[in-house]
Amino acid sequence: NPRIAVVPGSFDPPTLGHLDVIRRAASLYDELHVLVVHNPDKEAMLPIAQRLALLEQSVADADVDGNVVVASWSMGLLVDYAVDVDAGVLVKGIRSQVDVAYETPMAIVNRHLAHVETVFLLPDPAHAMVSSSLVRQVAALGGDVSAFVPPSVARFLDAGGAAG
Ligand code: COD
Repeated sequence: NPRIAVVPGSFDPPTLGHLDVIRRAASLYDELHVLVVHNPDKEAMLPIAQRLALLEQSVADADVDGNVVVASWSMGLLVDYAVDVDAGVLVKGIRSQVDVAYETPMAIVNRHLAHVETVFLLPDPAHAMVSSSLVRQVAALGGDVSAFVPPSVARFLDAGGAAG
């Protein structure tokens, strides 16, 4: 049986930290679904369709698209998607104790709901401090985000994409 995993996230916008986790997760599984999910705890900058387009472009540019599928999900539980595509694993990136505290209860609930395990990957130190919320702040104040995001995302934000 192929080993299938899902990397879920808000990806608002996709960052080099996300790409790093996607690249390493893609090397661990036969098939990887990168899934844009609405996070009700966060106020969004970009519509889901825009995040999906930027993610598709970033994954293609990073040459990790061989076994990677990009999709979005707004039809209910994250684990419903995982079960739909036969994925037994969710992969999350862990930058700090804050991420551990946020992810642990969700991982336990998801295992309870659907017997789906959560695997945590530690970040590349080069990108460990990067977050979408930091990128949103810098972009909103007119700063240069090119060190934190894939080139296609930098071009989009530079062109004022988030505002329009
Ligand atoms: N280095 C490594 N990993 C990183 C980095 C970095 N620099 N930046 C982000 N990451 C990781 C994050 O830790 C996360 O694992 C992933 O990349 C995505 O990050 P974000 O910020 O885009 O996404 P989040 O944290 O807003 O996504 C949250 C989800 C929507 C995935 C989450 O809320 C979720 O799993 N929801 C499930 C909904 C559900 O079914 N609930 C009921 C049962 S729990």
